[in-house]
Amino acid sequence: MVMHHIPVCPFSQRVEILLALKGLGDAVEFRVVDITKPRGPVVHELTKGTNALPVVEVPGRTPIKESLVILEMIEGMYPEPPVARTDPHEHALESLMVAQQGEFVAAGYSMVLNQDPRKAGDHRERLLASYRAMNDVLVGYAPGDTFFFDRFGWAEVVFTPMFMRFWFLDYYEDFVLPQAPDYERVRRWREACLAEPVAQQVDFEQIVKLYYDYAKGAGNGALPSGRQRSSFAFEPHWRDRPMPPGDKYGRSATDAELGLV
Ligand SMILES: N[C@@H](CCC(=O)N[C@@H](CS)C(=O)NCC(=O)O)C(=O)O
Repeated sequence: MVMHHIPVCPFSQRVEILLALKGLGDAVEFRVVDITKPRGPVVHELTKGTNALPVVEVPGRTPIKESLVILEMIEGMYPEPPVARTDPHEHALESLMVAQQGEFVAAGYSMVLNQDPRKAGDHRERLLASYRAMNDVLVGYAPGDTFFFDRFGWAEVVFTPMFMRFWFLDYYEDFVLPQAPDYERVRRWREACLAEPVAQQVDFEQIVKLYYDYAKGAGNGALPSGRQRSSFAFEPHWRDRPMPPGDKYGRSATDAELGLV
């Protein structure tokens, strides 16, 4: 199989983590797509025009998109070792957690993209409400004490890449989970997810640097006004660039200040 992906995309990282947990690094060939360039006819055709990645080419069969659907397909194709629970009721429990991911993703991304400081509080509230809902599912349904079950599994594969992307909220929005009982269980879960050795495909500095343009309201490789180079550019390498200014509501940094030229 061939997976077309954007290297820092959290939806692609879900698939990378699942493959790593199964020791299947070689089962899928990864083809890198540059998000700063037009997607091109191949991706357009494979995704039937939606263009969002990842998409997986399955030899002789229809390509499959949507990260959660790709995860299910790989779990079914390579059942050993299982990452999803094999007991249907247990899988239903972890699926209750997965059902929270859409609102969580939407809340975090709309918060980083927001450019109106007067709306920052509403975005924060929306994200906190999502964390509380996740906390409730963990308290009400998770048999595990730290992970959902006794180990890093299905729900963790789905959420860990998002916890890592939301480092951009720590940096650009000074977001911290409140020290309150409503967040205690989800905080413990999040910390264990972030520490999982198999899930270390990205790091804090990389996310903060690459997602500067999101913090300035420009998503998916789009350019903020006045800029020539995307913060997602492959060159210069992110390690060689300075940390961007953390005040996203203030003046925009130039290409030069971001180390992009
Ligand atoms: N619901 C999709 C979301 C995928 C998605 O939004 N991918 C982003 C990259 S992180 C993308 O391809 N953006 C480029 C575009 O939509 O043109 C999934 O779970 O796979």
